[in-house]
Amino acid sequence: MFNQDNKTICAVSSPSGVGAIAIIRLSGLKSVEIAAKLLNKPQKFLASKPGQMIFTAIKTKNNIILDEVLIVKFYEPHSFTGENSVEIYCHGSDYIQSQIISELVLNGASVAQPGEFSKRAFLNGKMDLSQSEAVADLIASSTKEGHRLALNQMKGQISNEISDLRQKMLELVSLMELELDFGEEDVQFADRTQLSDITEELIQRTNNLIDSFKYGNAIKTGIPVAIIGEPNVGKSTLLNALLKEDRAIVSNIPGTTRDSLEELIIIDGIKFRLIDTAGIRDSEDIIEKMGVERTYKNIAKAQVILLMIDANSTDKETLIFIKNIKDKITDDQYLLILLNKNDIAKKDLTTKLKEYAQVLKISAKTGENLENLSKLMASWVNSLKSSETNLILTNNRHLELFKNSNVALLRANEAIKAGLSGDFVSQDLREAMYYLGEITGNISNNEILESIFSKFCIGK
Ligand SMILES: Nc1nc2c(ncn2[C@@H]2O[C@H](COP(=O)(O)OP(=O)(O)O)[C@@H](O)[C@H]2O)c(=O)[nH]1
Ligand SMILES: [Mg+2]
Repeated sequence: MFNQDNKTICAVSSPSGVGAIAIIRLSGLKSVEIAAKLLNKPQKFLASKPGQMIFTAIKTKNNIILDEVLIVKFYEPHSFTGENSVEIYCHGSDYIQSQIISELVLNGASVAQPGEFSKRAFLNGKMDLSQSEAVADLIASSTKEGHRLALNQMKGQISNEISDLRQKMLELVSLMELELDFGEEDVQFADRTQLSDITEELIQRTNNLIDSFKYGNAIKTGIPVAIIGEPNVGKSTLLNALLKEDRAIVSNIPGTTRDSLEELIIIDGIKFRLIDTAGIRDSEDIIEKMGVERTYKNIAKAQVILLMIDANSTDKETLIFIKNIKDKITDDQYLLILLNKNDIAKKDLTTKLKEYAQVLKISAKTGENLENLSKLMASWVNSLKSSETNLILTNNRHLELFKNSNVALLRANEAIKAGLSGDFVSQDLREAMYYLGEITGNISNNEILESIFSKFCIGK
């Protein structure tokens, strides 16, 4: 088994703070031996079957009982890390947890580094790098869809695709290199059109994954939604209504919201980051001016822009305002015009406004049509999903590596089409394979591993 320095590590794997129960984990050759030293019934534990829970007391070196616990052991390779492991379920007091850790250290264990359990699992071949990263994502996931994507990645969905892509690349490389071996004789084993077709298929598949990141990243980090408009149109009221709580101050005094305010809501298993902004207008007030500048920054950052208009506002000014905002919005962003205060509307601006964006009549105050608003936001996010593939990238590191791989594939294809010699083609293909290998960790160096696992927390 791989083990950098033969150390047996220990850490509290449950969250910090007091809970009913805390879990302490050990991993390494001497896990069972060290844990047994803390028990008042070591024989029962030593004789237990792997995976079998034992109820016993834990004592200090001076024979003072610390706690009654459940304890279970696993032998390599049948554990999360692939090494001998022990888990101790003690009561959740901070004191008990720290005392047990101290006792384990006194008996020869070392305190684990952040992510060290996962790193060992990776190094021992229990899972590849992208799966280890998915474990971290799974733990961090807070929505149904975020959970689904992390789980698929952990189960190896992305890893399988990568392994298939690399296999196909390897076949191409082998063909090219075989030809080179017969270089003098000028043979061609592979039909160039066919090679190009296969390369193009690989390019398409990496493209699909690159495209899927738009959706994957939105799901993982939450979709920023900026609620913008002139002062007093009802932006803060809408934020409160969507949150179902009085989060932002609402008043009929224009300029009440001076700073931007961000809150999370979950619609249909998707996380949205609602941003209430300062109303846009020319103001002499320095603080309000700064607030408006921040609003513009939030417009740039947002993926969904809810542009709110008072249903009773004058047509001409409203149109100028909307045109001004539209200039600041890109095609990647979703602009929705909300005609608010429909409960007291004396006219209907819908026809005039709908040439600029989709229009929805609502009342933030009475809740009218807010259900439809939520539906529209969720379906826009779902529309980001690629129809080409079920595989979804959520990790920035993976995205960059797929992009690099894609560029190398494009170069390989150009070389094939230009009839260049096989060594150029195979060099590009090897590069494309190399980048994919970095995703799963088939190709890795210590620096990459350190930077990935050090972001995990201790005990993970
Ligand atoms: N009648 C009616 N009044 C609303 C509605 N939404 C907001 N208001 C009122 O409009 C005023 C300004 O609301 P506020 O949310 O502070 O606007 P903001 O400046 O855009 O954040 C308050 O008096 C709200 O009660 C609505 O849908 N209908
Ligand atoms: Mg406000």
